[in-house]
Amino acid sequence: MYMQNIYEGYEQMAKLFLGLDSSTQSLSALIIDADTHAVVCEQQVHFSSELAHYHTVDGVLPHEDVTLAHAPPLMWVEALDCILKKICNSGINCADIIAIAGCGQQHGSVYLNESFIPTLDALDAHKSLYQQLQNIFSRETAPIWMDASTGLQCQALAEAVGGNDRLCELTGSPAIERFTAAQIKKFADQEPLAYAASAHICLVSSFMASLLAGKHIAIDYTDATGMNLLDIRTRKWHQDLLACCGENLAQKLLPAINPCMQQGNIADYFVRRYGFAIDCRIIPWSGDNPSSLLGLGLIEEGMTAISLGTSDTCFGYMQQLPPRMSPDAHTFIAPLSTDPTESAHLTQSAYMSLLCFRNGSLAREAIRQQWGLSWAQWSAAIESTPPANNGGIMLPWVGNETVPRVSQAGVHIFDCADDVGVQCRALLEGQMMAIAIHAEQAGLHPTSIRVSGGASVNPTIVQVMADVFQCPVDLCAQSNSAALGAALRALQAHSGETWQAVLSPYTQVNLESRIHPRKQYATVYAALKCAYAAAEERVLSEMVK
Ligand code: XUL
Repeated sequence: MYMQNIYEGYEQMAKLFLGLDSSTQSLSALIIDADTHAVVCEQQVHFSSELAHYHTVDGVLPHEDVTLAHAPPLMWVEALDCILKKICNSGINCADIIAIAGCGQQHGSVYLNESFIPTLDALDAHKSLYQQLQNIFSRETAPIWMDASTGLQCQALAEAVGGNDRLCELTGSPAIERFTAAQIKKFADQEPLAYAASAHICLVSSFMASLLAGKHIAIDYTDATGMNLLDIRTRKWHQDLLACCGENLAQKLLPAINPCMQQGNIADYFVRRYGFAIDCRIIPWSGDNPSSLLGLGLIEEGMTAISLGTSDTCFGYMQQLPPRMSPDAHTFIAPLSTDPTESAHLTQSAYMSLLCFRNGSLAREAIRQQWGLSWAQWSAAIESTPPANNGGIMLPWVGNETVPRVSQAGVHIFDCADDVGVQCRALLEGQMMAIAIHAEQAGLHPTSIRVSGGASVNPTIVQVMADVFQCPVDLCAQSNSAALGAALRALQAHSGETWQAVLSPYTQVNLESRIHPRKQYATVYAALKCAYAAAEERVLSEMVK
């Protein structure tokens, strides 16, 4: 793979920008051409099939304790080797890549010993990265966002700042098991020697950026807000939270950085091995959800995305922090600064809110099966009943729910006949009501929605969404929005243009397939929303008793 003709005085033939997305199941790459606005290359390395020797199931190490979810960080290193090889083999000339940015699955943490930097300094371009980076880890596995084993640590973090409400107000989220502070604390408490030997602690995002830059790149503001550690207003690590997690944590983390602050040139290793230009710029990596915000073009108040998957996720852009941080949502700093200086970012702030509803497709699937329907019959049953279901309500907690937090699963039904159409509609409308109510409490007021995920192909679901939210819904063509967002961040950091100018050629929606809200249902749905919120409150307060 070693490149003989190293870049020197090479005239770039095309202006390319590379975005990488290190997600749970795969590493993806997407390259855009800034002259033609085309996506010129898309590559993927799927962890469990292509890197099967790490023995993961969809990127996660199986464990008998189902609350534990870890992944081998060396697998992500080898994935970087593989994807760069695939990019070269696809015919892309790496010397044409002007800048690289990326994003990673949020919250996951990587623990590195003091050999990390000397090893990066001494990389041999004749050998792959993973061969040379075997011994840099002070912890062989990295806890990832699916881990839920840190309940005790969450309590301690909340107590350290005077309670969960205060923690939420300070950091943008209440104490969450998968967030990095609780994960670091658990490691420091249970394996103090290995923690002490961790000279550097990275997130997935900052670890991958560090490999490309050949030095320790700090965590960017967007991903730092997924840790329960950063004061979201001052953008500094919170001292009491640092102290609660473990000794000398600030030194291990470095101060968080502005996501648009360029981090210098790509490491010499990649120039020699793959033929990158010596001045190819490295941009900090961000969290995958903040990156998707850009990849979907959500840069104005009211622009919202809903992904209908196993879980349903809703996120959107916010110009300002909400008056009160919602405990059901995660408020992250958005990667929307255009000025790399620290102080400018404080004034140019923008945020995003993310809500994750556990009862997504699994709940829709459960009711469909309960009535023994095909998807077409399920849709027809719903279409046979009137919007807002004559006031019938279903709280759709087929399994435990995260928004609102419900640990006793159960479907609660009010004023619904025992009729297939009424019940199926009640579940679907219940899900949309819950998203609308809790998104609003988190500070999101959707004026347009981009919908993605498996269930978005169902027109009945999307029409109910448009009617409940009373705003247009567009189907998302871009399945790789996180990697696209990263490529666009690389382009913006290089061009210095406004986000509007950078994003618009790449994130247009097809207006012909837009689903419009039916205005005649605005009033019934507004009334149903109030009734749903009251029912939810009533049932939750009953559970507390
Ligand atoms: C967000 C979260 C997930 C991961 C997946 O809080 O945990 O969306 O970022 O990659």
